[in-house]
Amino acid sequence: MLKDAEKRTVTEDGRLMLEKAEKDRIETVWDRYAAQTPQCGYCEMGLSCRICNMGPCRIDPFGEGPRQGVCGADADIIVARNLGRMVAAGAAAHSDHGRDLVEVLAAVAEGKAPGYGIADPDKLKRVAAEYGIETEGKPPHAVAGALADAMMGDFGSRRKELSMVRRAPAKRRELWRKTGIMPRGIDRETSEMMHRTHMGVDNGWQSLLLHALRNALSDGWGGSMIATEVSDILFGTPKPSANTVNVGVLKADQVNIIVHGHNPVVSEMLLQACQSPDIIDLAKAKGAAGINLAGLCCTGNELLMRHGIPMAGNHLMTELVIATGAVDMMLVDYQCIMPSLGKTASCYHTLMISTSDKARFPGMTHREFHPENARDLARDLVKEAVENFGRRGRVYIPVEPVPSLGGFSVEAILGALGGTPDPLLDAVKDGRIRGAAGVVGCNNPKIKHDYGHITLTRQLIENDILVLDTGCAAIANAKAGFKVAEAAEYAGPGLKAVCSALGIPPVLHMGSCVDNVRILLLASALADSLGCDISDLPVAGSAPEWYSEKAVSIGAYFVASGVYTVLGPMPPITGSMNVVKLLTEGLNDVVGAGFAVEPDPEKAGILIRRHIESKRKQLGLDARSV
Ligand code: XCC
Ligand code: SF4
Repeated sequence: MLKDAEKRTVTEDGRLMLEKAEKDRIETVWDRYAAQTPQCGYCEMGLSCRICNMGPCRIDPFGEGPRQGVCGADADIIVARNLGRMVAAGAAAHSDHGRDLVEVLAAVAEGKAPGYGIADPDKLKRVAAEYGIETEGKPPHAVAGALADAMMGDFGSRRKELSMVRRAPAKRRELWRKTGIMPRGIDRETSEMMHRTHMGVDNGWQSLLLHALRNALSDGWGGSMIATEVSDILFGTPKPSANTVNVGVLKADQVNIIVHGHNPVVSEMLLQACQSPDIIDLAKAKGAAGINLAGLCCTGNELLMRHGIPMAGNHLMTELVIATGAVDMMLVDYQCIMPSLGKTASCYHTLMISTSDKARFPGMTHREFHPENARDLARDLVKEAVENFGRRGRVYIPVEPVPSLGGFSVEAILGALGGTPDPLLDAVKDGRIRGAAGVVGCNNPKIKHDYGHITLTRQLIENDILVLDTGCAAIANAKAGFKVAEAAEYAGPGLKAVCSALGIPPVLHMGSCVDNVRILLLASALADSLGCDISDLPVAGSAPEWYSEKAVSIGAYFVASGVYTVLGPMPPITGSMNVVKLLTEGLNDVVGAGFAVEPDPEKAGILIRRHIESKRKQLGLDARSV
């Protein structure tokens, strides 16, 4: 069995916990993946369609069978429609999360959200000014109300262009207008994608894919950007702070509470409750040394970025964390929460709580959070977790946590550089830093857990490429020890010198999935300083282990923003060589960037380095051969 665990993950805590799960007869995501293989070949190629009830249909890629669905759709149309709907779902997920935050902002403005407040009034003013809101002499709550209202306007279709696209370089915006992919309304683009992909609407695979870019841009420069900015306003703009990562952050002698999901609205209230002296006293009275709040996935990243809260693991670790037997309560909001978790928890004493009106799970108790009740409900739940501490069986926490540094918002990075991106640009220009790459996205049992992230990141920093990471990739890299100042040792000589001078790690944790917009904004700041477009910069993006529809939307908005992006797992598009060619080659002529797919992270690293060196050459900077 040891052999199996080693095939499934490169992490030590993952391997040990897989062995424990095996002993406890806990079924994991890897077991279920194995039970699904071989997966459907038509679906893998994107060639099955069940958009209407004349179907389901499938296209035979090899000749003998049907070449068209019942309606007459061919492989190109079916593949493009399916991909378009993936983008729509991903953009919808991020953007609906953004809307939930705007609703909290509005509730704060109305004084109807006890416990919540404005943690960054300066940022509130700055963002409000971008929306054309008068801030002088107005109390923060009035500004917050006006901003929430203006942001709600971005979701509909009252506008020709989303408000925050103004943050993109002028050349990029001009290109979006010229190619007809300027996002107009956040919900509008998703809704239009669903319309276009209904039977008998848009049957041009090119026009479908172009709209997919516009839909993705409505996420990156709309829904996700609103989610990040409003989270900063409500809960604070991240600053560098120390934290710890891996299963070892759980404490045998403390009440362990885990938050999992994406939206900081619930987890921030949990944090407040966990810090209440009266509840800590209660925990002590019950024989615990204290209350330990830790995160999983992106809601964990949100807390880690702003408060240095420890991180127990990423997507593929979520079942294994429960198998420690040390989790007294897990609270989930939404996205990336496997419906298996309730069943896993039923083998231990762990209380499982779902909190969002739009996300239910088998085997969980539903306790719904709203801005009005969140503070009180969080306190009640933490007390219940404390009560549950005494019901624990044996716990197994087999590793020591790894130290890490998080909190690199754009504001914090520019702050570390003395207020302007110039020192970073100088290092790029003189070649100490070759360029920068985003390593983002999920885990996927199709790729050995964390192998893609860690292998790619190591190669990039060894070759003097600064890595910016988010999401589950960021957790993998933190666990690998890449996020302490001493990790500069892993970097090439140029990057090492820069990191040592600034006291920063070579891999900067920029946050959760919605925080990928921080990478867009940093790229825009660099492009503006150089007077060029994002597509001219020596930068790249990658998602070495992606699984989620949200990752498809992120990849598409990176590319549409001019960032060459390398995907690990192959998306379901190989049934149409036209679609494959457009995404990997043709888009270069449209948006100045394209996709590549390379499951082997060593090879993906070479692709990224080649791309960065070629961009350097085009900018007239020294270029190495790769
Ligand atoms: Fe989900 Fe955001 Fe993917 Fe991790 S990385 S598996 S989307 S938690 Ni964003
Ligand atoms: Fe079949 Fe066309 Fe209906 Fe798709 S839309 S299920 S290809 S008939």
